[in-house]
Amino acid sequence: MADAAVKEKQAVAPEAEQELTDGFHLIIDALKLNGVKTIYGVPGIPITDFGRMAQASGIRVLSFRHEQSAGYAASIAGFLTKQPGICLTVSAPGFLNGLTALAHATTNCFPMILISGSSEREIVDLQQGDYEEMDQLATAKPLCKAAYRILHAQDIGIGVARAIRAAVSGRPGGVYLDLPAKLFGQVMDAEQGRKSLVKVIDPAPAQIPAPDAVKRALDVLKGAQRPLIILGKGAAYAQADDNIRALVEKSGVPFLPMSMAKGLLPDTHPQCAGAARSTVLKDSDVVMLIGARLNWLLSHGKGKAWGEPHSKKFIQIDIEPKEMDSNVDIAAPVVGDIGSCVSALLEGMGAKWPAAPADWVNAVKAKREENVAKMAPRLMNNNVPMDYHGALGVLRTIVKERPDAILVNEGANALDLTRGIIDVYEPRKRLDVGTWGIMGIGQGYAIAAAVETGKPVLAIEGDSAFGFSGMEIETICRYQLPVCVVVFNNDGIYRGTDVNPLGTDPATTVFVKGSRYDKMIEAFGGVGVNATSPDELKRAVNAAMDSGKPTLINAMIDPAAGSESGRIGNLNPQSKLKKK
Ligand code: ADP
Ligand code: TZD
Ligand code: MG
Repeated sequence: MADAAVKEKQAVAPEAEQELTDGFHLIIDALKLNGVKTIYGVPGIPITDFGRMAQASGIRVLSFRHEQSAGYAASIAGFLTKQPGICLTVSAPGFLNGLTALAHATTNCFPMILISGSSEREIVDLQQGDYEEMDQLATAKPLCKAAYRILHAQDIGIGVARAIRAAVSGRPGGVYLDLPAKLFGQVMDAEQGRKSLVKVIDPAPAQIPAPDAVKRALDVLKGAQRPLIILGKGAAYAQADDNIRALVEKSGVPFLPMSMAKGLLPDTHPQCAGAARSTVLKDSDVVMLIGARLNWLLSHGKGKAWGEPHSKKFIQIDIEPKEMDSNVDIAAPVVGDIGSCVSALLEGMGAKWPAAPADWVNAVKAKREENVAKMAPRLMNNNVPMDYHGALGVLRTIVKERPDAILVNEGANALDLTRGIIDVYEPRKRLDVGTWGIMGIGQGYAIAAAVETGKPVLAIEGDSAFGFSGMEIETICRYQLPVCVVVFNNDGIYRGTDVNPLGTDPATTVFVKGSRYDKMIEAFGGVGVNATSPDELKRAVNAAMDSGKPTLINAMIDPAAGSESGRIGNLNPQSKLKKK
């Protein structure tokens, strides 16, 4: 009897001692192997335990109140770090909530991976009504750069590797990774599992521009009488800061930063043409675009803003060949990654590159100085109620004194005026609504900016913009992040003065008058301040930036101060018929 038992034990021993792993662990191991340090998400079936285990493994797992904010956080983490930002959501509704951010990441060329749990394929595909049933892969596909599903534990290594490579290589973008519930619990041999993991080598390979393309670009630039360089957020993303600065300075050409490229060179740099934007767009003859698309934000490169008739020559540096000739003809396309392109251009310029034409450079400088001088007195007003200029005048000084702080910005007037007034001094310090002009990025961006960089964050948001992700102030308080949110409270969207002619419901663009957003953060232990004058605002923001305590300042702005749609009122459709 005893002998038989011993024999049986020996027979099963090798199997009993076999070390096993499962889907949960393999996904975590695959992410860690590839340097993932932070996950932004919302827990629930089927990813609750996954989140716990990821946290226990040392990955920082930040739980949000809504997936959209978690997704925006992941997207901007991608922009700031050049590594895909990871967002983790539950199936169907959580997935859809995260999907807006994934589409946003793709549109803005930010690397991001939306990892979503999903329901049972067998039931989903037969549409038998599973818990949170949805064909998520098919839904995600048209809205992102790539979409993958992993069905077997042994494919986790390859699946994660594909997602990472797709997100960061070439033009960066959003990737969807579908993980059905069953995958997490699948068990396999641990050693085999370890071997199946993939560490992605060189995930975003350099793309070297063709020498001919570089020469052509330099020839066009050399022939210019009134050259202009436009820096876009692709240039900020590329982290080729020193070479970009060297190129701009060596050429002596005036430069115009797009909003998230502000600070690549300081806005106060002598060559900065930010305050002479309309002049340089209209009067330049050769324009070098570095990581900026000729989309609506640049009036598609043609028309009145560009000084019709169209006679400009464009040089365009971009990693995406299809971007060339998208709106107007590009005289000198330079396809490659910005780091490689800019260093090739610098090398091609050699030691004897001619200075940019002095009459043009001086004309731009004069225009810029004129505009800056015009603006100056408005920024010094101490009016109560505050207008945007009075409030931004003090915030501008605060940012000047704290150039390493990150500025997050959303709204309409609250966006456009902040962008124009607040100078930025260092690369990737201004994060905003981006290519879609999207509201709701505020708290998600602020959280990720603080987490990824460890720097203090100042978020300037319109009262409407703030509302889209306002609940995330609890997240800011929970993680004790050094974020100061300033809500520009003008009682509504654009202006707080609209009246419904019927006198029934409030007008469509107005909110509760005199709302006290500062009270909201107090509910979570944060600091709330109501500021009615520029002086009060200045004191409150300085205190917040000094203390690093989560703070929300309700900055009361004159409801009549703003204009319809901020700077882009012209995009509102008009009819020849009279408005009723
Ligand atoms: P902005 O809104 O600031 O004008 P866009 O988002 O329109 O900027 O343009 C960014 C461009 O930068 C995109 O066309 C994208 O393909 C490009 N890009 C992003 N990263 C790189 C990179 N590393 N190298 C080259 N081009 C890049
Ligand atoms: N929804 C989303 C997701 N994005 C949008 N851009 C809009 C709606 C439309 N919209 C704008 O373009 S700006 C804006 C909305 C609702 C809010 C403007 O009001 P605000 O700013 O209070 O944030 P100001 O200072 O009052 O102009
Ligand atoms: Mg408002």
